[in-house]
Amino acid sequence: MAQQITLIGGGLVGALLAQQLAGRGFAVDVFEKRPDPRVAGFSGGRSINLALAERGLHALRQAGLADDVLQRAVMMRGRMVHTRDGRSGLQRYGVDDSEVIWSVSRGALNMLLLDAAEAAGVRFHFGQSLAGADFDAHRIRLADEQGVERDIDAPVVIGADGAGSALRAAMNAYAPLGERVESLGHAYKELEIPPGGTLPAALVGDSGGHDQFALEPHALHIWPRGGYMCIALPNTEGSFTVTLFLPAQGAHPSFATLPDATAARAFFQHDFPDLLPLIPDFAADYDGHPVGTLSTLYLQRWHLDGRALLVGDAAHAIVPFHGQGMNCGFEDTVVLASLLAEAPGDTAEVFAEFQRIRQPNADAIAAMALENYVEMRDSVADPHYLAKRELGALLAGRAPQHFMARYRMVTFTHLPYAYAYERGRAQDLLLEQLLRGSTQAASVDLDAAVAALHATLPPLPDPLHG
Ligand code: FAD
Ligand code: E1W
Repeated sequence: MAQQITLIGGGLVGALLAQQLAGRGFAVDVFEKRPDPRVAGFSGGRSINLALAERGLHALRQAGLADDVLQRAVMMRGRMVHTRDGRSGLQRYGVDDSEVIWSVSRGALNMLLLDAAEAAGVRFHFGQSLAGADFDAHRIRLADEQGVERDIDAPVVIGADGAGSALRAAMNAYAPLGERVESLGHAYKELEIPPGGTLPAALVGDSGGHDQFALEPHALHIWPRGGYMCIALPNTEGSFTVTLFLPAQGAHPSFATLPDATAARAFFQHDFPDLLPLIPDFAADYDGHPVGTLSTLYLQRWHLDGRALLVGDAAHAIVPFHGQGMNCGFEDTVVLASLLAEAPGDTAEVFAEFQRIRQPNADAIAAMALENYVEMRDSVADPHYLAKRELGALLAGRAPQHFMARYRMVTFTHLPYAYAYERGRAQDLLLEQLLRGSTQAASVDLDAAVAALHATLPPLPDPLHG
């Protein structure tokens, strides 16, 4: 008889993991708190999107779903940086369209994954939320949407129930997981740019005189402003989802000093004057959408011997500034499904091995995501940083076997995150030594720099097979 696995959460990671486990012969039941989005419509019809990069795409390829997903995705060739003086420029992510990232709708992706998992034999139970667990009895407690509770047998439970995981709470109550949640102190709010090339004159106002166009669709847009920023990702229908990132509390500007749309409009008028006219429902969006908090979750243990395991955000929620949370969770599913397929009867050993492999990588992307916020917000300024980036690009051109920007390792390779983090640190150190505080990349002797690079750093592993 097929081994039974109970999954909590049918979000992005839960649905993909379920599909992969069912494909490997496990009997999989998924309990999902929310109603079936394919019936009920996804989260109030708001379009929220995410950046899919090589790691997530690789997992989808192995699940046989990459083509279907890419058909519903918008290619983003680079970041378009919008400075305070109203200028913008595209910084390509790669040399050609083989190094691009993809904007996907969270709702559409979730529904596609649910269909795929169901087709693979997974049984979904919607409107069923985990309310507790009795690990000694191998049973879990579920609550339906009316709050009616029932207990079921669940010898092996996997929690893919997100950053606020109920399974994690139950495991932690049974035997502490060494949980630490570090709040970033910054929060976010989503706003919407509707489709439409040219805006009605009424929205442009009569002062400017020239036409304003909606944004370049094949880019990730960033409005860096030092301590805060906005970003926008394209949707297939020609709309964009804008996310404002700001301190949660404290001196202006923060969500505390911008409690409503009236205050926020004045702030946007001052700090994002080119963006504001693109958001016609600014007041309704700002007042109607919640403020989301941002934290990093660290656990000492991801599993309770062979009885329960956490994956995705439930195990390692991170801040979103590298666009890797889902990508990392998708990588989790590939590792876990293959370990489980190799030793289906030994979940204690598999779960321990899964944590051994994935936790150093989760820690590394958590750190890099935090660092990327500072880099994004300030990405206009600092001449020393720009010189380092320029010298890095020169070295990557001259010695591609020995130098690769950390962003590229994270976004466009399968090299372990922990490797990218370490290698990035070593490369950065070398750049610092070569520049010695100079802001002039051109002043560095490139032949000597390449020689130093070869002498200090081993060649990179094959980026797509490492
Ligand atoms: P979730 O997507 O949170 O899914 C958890 C599921 O469990 C949900 O369906 C939920 O309803 C269900 N659930 C919760 N509690 C229970 C319960 N008690 N019982 C049953 N079911 C339950 N990542 C990227 O890779 N690229 C990006 O560009 C990106 N941008 C982001 C932008 C923002 C603002 C944020 C906040 C995150 C972003 N992320 C991004 C991260 C990404 O959203 C997460 O990493 C990803 O959603 C994690 O998937 P998950 O399945 O682990 O959790
Ligand atoms: C990506 C929410 C989010 C998602 C992202 C990224 C960023 C900034 C944010 C990082 C990036 C794709 N990034 N983009 N350009 N430089 N760094 O690559 O997903 Cl805020």
